[in-house]
Amino acid sequence: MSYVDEVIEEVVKQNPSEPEFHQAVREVLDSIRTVVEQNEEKFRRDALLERLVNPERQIKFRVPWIDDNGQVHVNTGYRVQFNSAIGPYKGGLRLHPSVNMGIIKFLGFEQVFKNSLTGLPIGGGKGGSDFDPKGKSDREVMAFCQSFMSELCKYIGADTDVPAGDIGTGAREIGYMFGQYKKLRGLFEGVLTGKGLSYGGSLVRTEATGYGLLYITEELMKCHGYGMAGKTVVISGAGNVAIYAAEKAGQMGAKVVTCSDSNGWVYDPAGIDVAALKEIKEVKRQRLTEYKKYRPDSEYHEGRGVWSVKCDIALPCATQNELDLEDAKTLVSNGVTAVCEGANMPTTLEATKYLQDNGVYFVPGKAANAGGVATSALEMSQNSERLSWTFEKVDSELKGIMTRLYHNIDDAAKRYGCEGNYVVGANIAGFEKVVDAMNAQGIV
Ligand code: NDP
Ligand code: 2IT
Repeated sequence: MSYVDEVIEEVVKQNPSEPEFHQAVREVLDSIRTVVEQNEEKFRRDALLERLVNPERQIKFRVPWIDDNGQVHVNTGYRVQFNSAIGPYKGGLRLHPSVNMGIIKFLGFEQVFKNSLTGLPIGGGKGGSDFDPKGKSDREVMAFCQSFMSELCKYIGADTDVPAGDIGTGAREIGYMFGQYKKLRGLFEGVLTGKGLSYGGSLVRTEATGYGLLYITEELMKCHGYGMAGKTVVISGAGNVAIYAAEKAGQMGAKVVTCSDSNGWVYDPAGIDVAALKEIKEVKRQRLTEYKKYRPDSEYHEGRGVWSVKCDIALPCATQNELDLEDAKTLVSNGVTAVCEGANMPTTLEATKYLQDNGVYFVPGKAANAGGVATSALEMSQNSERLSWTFEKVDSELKGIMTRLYHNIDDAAKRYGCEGNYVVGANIAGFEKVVDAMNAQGIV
């Protein structure tokens, strides 16, 4: 059996009940087979792949908090510090009832390669909790965040591990967590990113993942002879990534006709009204059923269905495995040109293969959504130098990073004879830098 297959088998055996983690490992290791085969003897002797797939540290803790009725609840908190070869651990905190160790490990593993691809000095980590902020009062969210940070603060710091937002963790949650960290540690430092602008946050961080997704999509389309103007775009999700992807797509002259949340989806043939979406989701924290009040000619449908809408570009921006083989078939039969992942691993392995086999340009999340964490790294730089950059400066850095990232993964795919396969390109390019740093630092 090949070294890659042995390690995949071992991962499945040693991490039972963690299918998302298996999926992420399988995708990466499958993609880097050629590189591993060329160095098989050395990699085996150094147990390089075993070290790559085993997190440096996994932390799991109790998070007790009191609701508005005086009832105590206990959630589970997680932080997986996956790989620090190229910098301090960096990655978001997911607050969603579906969170478990396997989910956090898949996200942390992806983050290692994504962060490497940004070209910035950040290692990979991820954390979160099975707490659900939906429907909770601000005081309840604060109580949870303070309890969560009371434990997490022992393991993080501006030069060791710098968490940020992800599903369910936005500006409000980061604010409460930062306040508690500062109180307990007595340090005003860049320990979290995605902070508010009044206390060390960076301009463009809120927009960065969605904007970055569109910058790389634009570059991909340009390199294949297409412009963005006039293109029909289908987006899933209605959170941070989806909203700013829709905003930037609109600015580029494309028309975004859908968005979704976990209850249903909106089809707005005239183009999604981003201001209305922001009002519903960012200000009022409501469900998408409200959208029709702002746009009477739009349609609301229960359940899932955005991938059934005919489009040129599809941008999954909600959650893992939300685009399956059947969806991929529908997209292809509707003539989709490109699928770029705003979310982490939203496309199943079978759907990815189907899209690629049918000539769809497919950019995986670890490349396409790297603009968020890249801008987090720019926030860390600003915190270190105690300065704030202008919107234009951060935005132009972000655009440069995403454009270079596209060419980096495109070149890596070509170098290994897989032109146009951006999954292979992203995994190899991300892997090369991490491995180089791991080799230089010895067996640690
Ligand atoms: P938000 O919490 O702001 O929004 C998430 C959106 O996805 C909501 O509309 C939510 O609907 C929907 N969603 C979440 N879970 C499910 C589910 N199980 N089924 C259906 N819909 C779901 O999160 P973000 O926009 O920040 O994150 C979206 C994706 O992007 C995630 O995969 C995240 O890991 C990834 N990402 C985020 C980055 C960031 O900077 N924020 C950076 C890079 C990647 P509902 O409100 O009903 O739950
Ligand atoms: O998945 C991701 O890259 C994020 N949620 C952002 C992480 C970060 O540190 O900004």
